[in-house]
Amino acid sequence: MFGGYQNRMDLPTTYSSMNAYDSITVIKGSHTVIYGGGGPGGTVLFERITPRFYPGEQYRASASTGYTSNSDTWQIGADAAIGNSNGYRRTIVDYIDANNYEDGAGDTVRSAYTNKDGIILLGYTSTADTLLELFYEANRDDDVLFAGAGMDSPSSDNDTTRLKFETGSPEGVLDAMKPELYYSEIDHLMDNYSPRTLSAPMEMRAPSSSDTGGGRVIDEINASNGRVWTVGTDYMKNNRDAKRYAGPGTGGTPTTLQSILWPDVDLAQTGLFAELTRPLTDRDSLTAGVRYDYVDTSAGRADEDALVAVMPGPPPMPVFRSPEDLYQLYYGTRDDDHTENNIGGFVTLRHVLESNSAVYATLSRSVRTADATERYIASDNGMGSMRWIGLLQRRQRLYPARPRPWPERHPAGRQCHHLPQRRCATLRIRDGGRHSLGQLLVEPRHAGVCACPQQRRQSHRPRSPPGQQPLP
Ligand SMILES: [Cu+2]
Repeated sequence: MFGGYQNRMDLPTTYSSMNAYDSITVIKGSHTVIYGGGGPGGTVLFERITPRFYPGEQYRASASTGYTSNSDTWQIGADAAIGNSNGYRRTIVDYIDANNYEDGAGDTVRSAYTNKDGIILLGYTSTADTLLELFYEANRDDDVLFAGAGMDSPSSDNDTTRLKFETGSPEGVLDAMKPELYYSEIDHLMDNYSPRTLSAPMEMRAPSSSDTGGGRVIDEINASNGRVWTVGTDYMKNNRDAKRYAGPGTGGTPTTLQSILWPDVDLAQTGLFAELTRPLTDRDSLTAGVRYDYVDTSAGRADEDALVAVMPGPPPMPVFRSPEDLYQLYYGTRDDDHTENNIGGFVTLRHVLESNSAVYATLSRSVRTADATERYIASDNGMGSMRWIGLLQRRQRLYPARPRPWPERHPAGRQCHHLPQRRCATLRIRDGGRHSLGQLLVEPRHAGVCACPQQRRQSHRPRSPPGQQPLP
């Protein structure tokens, strides 16, 4: 699932309550290729695990409530399941009503929201090892206030459906297959006049959507000599669309299309992966994985004009502008269909020491593909310094571990298209309780700095496109 707003205030975790998960797992660093490409910092898994009903057991239920005085926040939730050894029906509901909180100086910080979350899980456990599970979640956020932002969110809705099947007996190749399908819809609305009193000269309203569908099949095979292979494939397609409307500050709903923020952006990713764990000696073992991703992106409405004139006046004015006009202005191209072939992987060697400790070393390479905002955002404005235009082309790689101002620009007013891939080695020492005792991280010295010779040359020739403020 991907959030529904280009400013990234609605992370995927926004669309579920804490009580909706039974388990949260953190995989530090690049130590698996099963859950997608990228993620050099690590992978966080949010999972719902419904234990099987044992014979004679009929229901389980729990309830929780809480109150936070500073923000006057009430939370109430319940989790109930009925079932038998053949299956279960589980329902989780949660309600949170939060108000603004007061900071240490006694000032009120805009942070209020209301959240309703409902989940239904239907499980069919035909044998002791198999599970067929249908999952549906509806999440509703209302009147979410943002400190420091120019808009708030009157509503933000998510609906997710998932179907998965698994067996717990990896005897044969087919027995151990775990297929999974999902579809998620997000509708997110931002405006500057309904949860707050209008203070800007114009009313602004920005509805956006983010729909993600996909699936994957994983197969875990126990081979001879203690080797375990995990192989699989996954597919994901995300579509995002966002518009911003403007209107006079005299009430009513703004209806003039001011910007096409995400112009019907499609991002499809097909992955193939394989991971191997094998013992080498009594004390040494090896884990390795490789992953290939084919990425295909396009922007279906990039040639559509917004309806607020950049230059008003009699013919040949007024001039209207599309996202492609903005890409042309800032990056010199109208080309917005891209494909990528990305390869990542890792090798980990683990050595068990005396005294219940182990040492391990990992060498990894991960590639994260750029998202809809980085590729296609087209937030137009009469003032050049207020614009936010993104267009990553062709085989760019992004190094996400080091934050930098966005959009990244060079003195020539061009975005860096060729950031280095992350190649790093980690060495960790852990005790038997899996606590990390130490870590050595080896990185290339210039990681995070533009490595493209062409861009470096261009950066010495300052050139601002018309309408854009001088760049730092
Ligand atoms: Cu938002």
